Amino acid sequence: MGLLGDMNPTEVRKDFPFYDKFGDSLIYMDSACQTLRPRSVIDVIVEYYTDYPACAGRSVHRLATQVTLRVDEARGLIHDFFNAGPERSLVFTKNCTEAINVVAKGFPFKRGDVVLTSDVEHNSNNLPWQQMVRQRGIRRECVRTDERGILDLEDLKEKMSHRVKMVSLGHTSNVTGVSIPPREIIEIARDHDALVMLDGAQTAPHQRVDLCAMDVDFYTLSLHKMLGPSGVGALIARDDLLTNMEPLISGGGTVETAGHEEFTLLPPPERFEAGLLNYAGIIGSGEAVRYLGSIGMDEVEEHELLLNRVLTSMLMDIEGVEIIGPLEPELRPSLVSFNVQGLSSHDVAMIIDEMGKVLIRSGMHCAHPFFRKIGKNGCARASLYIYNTIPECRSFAQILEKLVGTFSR
Ligand code: ALA
Repeated sequence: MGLLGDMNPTEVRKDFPFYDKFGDSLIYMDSACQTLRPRSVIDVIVEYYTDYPACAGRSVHRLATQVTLRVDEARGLIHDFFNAGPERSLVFTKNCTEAINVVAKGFPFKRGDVVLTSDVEHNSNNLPWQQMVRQRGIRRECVRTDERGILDLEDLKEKMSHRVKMVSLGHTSNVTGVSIPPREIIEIARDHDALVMLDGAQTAPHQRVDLCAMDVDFYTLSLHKMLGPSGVGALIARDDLLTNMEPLISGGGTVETAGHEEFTLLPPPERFEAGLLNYAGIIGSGEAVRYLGSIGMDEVEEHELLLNRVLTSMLMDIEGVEIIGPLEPELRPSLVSFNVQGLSSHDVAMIIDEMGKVLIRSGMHCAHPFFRKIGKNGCARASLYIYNTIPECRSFAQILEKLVGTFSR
């Protein structure tokens, strides 16, 4: 069994109330959707509701002051966790999708500006751009990926021009698990004065992300995919860019002053955080990155790869199972997507739950264009995290083998 820093996964599981309740009876492998939460995250959420259930940045009484301090602390913890540096602000959103929409709809694009994405994007980095094509007359082009989902850098270079205003790419695909090389892409974009946004929803939970070293303009992520509470995301972006953007939602908490005819927005991040926020979620998110930091992201990455090597080699031995994306687990350490001959992915997910209480995701994974391109109707996906173990991977593969033997045609 692999070690997570000083911690053994068996020890890690003791921190997760999920395992107190279900023990080894459920195998949770849907962490790319949402992870389980450690007790310390749940505790600070309960603490918020019991000890200081007030709002931040408005009332000045003692409880509200406590919320303001805890929200600031959480913002600082997450900002530092990604080494965002003094030139970037962190805006809380409700998820990564909202963070991408804040940029797509708030950035001052002009008619004819080109935005480059790829053909393997999640719909959250697809639909907002299609809306901007309709509403603002921008142009959107897609960089090719190969059948394994690997981005064609030559195609990116060919598609770059002075009209490209922004390159917006998923840092890691939620279907294939493949990551793009951010530094190379940012250099190509910089050569053409284009900005870069990376959707880090499937990267930030799994590897060290250093935004200063990467020198990226906009980075988006979801905290519920990295041990945080449901419904918290973040946009981390350069202040000089944020300052020239319109907020997606306007209202209370975003202005310095407002009359009936005019208003003056506060600097980022406040100008993008209208209304009362999910304070319990934000404070819980701070605790989530503190917990991950205590384990270490290199250890997280190493652990997932160790598990995925076992899982992949066993899946490759099952006749009738086809892996979607690269065969090498090194290229997709956090997950394995697959299909079973003769069964729909939803059948696979339901049967594997019935037969072995293994919880995985199935379907189109909000990446319809990719499946259209490869001519498939979705896939099943097992995704891994710090609490998964090698025995679980073996059980999963054995149950899948039984499923294939019984139901595959
Ligand atoms: N995008 C999330 C997933 O891949 C919901 O499961």
